Amino acid sequence: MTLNRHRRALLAGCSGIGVLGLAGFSWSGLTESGRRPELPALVEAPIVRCQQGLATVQLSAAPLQSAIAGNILGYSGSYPGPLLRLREHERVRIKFHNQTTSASNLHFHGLSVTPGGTGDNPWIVVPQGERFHYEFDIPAGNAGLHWYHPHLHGQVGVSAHMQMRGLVGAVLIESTEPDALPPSDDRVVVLHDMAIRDNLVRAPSAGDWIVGLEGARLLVNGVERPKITARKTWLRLRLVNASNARYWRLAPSDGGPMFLIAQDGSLLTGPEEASEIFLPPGARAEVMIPVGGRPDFYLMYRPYARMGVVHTGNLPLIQICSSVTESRVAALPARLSDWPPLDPSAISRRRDIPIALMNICGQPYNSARIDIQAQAGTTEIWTVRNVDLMDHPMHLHTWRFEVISLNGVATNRRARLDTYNLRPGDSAELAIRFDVNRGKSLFHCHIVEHADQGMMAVVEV
Ligand SMILES: [Cu+2]
Repeated sequence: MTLNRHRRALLAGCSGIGVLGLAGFSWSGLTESGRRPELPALVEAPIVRCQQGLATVQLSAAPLQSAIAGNILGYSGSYPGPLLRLREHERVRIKFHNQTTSASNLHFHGLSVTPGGTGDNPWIVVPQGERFHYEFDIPAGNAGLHWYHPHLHGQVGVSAHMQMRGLVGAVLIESTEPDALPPSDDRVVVLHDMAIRDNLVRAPSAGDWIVGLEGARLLVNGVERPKITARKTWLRLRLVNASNARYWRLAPSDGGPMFLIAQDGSLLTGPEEASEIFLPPGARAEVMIPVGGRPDFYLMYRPYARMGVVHTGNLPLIQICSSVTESRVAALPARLSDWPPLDPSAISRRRDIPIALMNICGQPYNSARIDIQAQAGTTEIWTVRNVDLMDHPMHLHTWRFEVISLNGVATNRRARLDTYNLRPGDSAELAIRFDVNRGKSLFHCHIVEHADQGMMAVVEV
């Protein structure tokens, strides 16, 4: 890099900083020569690919040596855990070995697979030192970005602490039919934060049990402020929010374009130009960013105020550079996916679901109680009302929903989601088709400290 290019890059960064009003951030990364030190390259988790027919994956949860803190956990020797790259219509066998010092298990967040038996069954408990083989089919309709983490009930704090210590990883399900998107430099990015004290990821304090624990260390695939050097004119970022409680708002520092193409585990019906990506805990988003010939810029982290608390100011999160000088990019297709619109005559039931701290419909979690019993093959509308004073990002296992209205106003937007944030006072209508998968599953808040304390409801189809 020439010094001029450094200056231009820095100016680009500075102009972005000005635009965004960088409260609380000071750039101290310059050396005496005025040069910016090289940022670490974005590290990608090891990829586990499936073979034809049956994918067998060894996944061990165990302590990991790391410079981040003295009590980091990893999956199969990696934090974040390996990217599980699987395909629709295949069967997967995950040989899980719990080598941590407490009970653990796995939840495959976003996968629409059987919730019972050896499937995405969060009632499975794998004691310390023991093994469990998860095995399930991945039906059509699962292509997209998902993730995995522990989902242990009845032992308050165990899941929350294990997740923050590093037990997070991404799952990418490939479609048997290629999507219509132009070639891109394609990266899977796990966003995660850690609260560290005395070189240890700390457990939640009394206040954290209410607000949710956010950590000051913002980690992008386990690294702080990495750099991506894109080798195509388009950069495709597949982003997972694997934080316990942190909300991530991301925006390019140069104010330049990016296009949202997928939310949670599904492509949108068409690309949407976006100035910002909003990721509540548990959510995913995919964006296409034209980078060919574009001066270096940052994907900035922007704070999100919850209960009036802002834990982190604006920060440069990922530096994005391009090795391609060609700035003309292939157009994005107007249509990305299609699925039948909601048929009002198919709605068999409406439910009112008030949510508040540590309870859903007025009751804390009880594994012996079925809170919502739905019929297979039906469509329901749930009016989820946040009657609390804080945000709650609600997550439905096993099935997906579309948000058809928010606070009485039709959304007129089609997206299949599994995680949706409700601000205090929000009332959202969720349309859910129980067209696949039968069994017992969960609807819960994805601030992990809230779920751990019982902000979960049992759904059975
Ligand atoms: Cu919550």
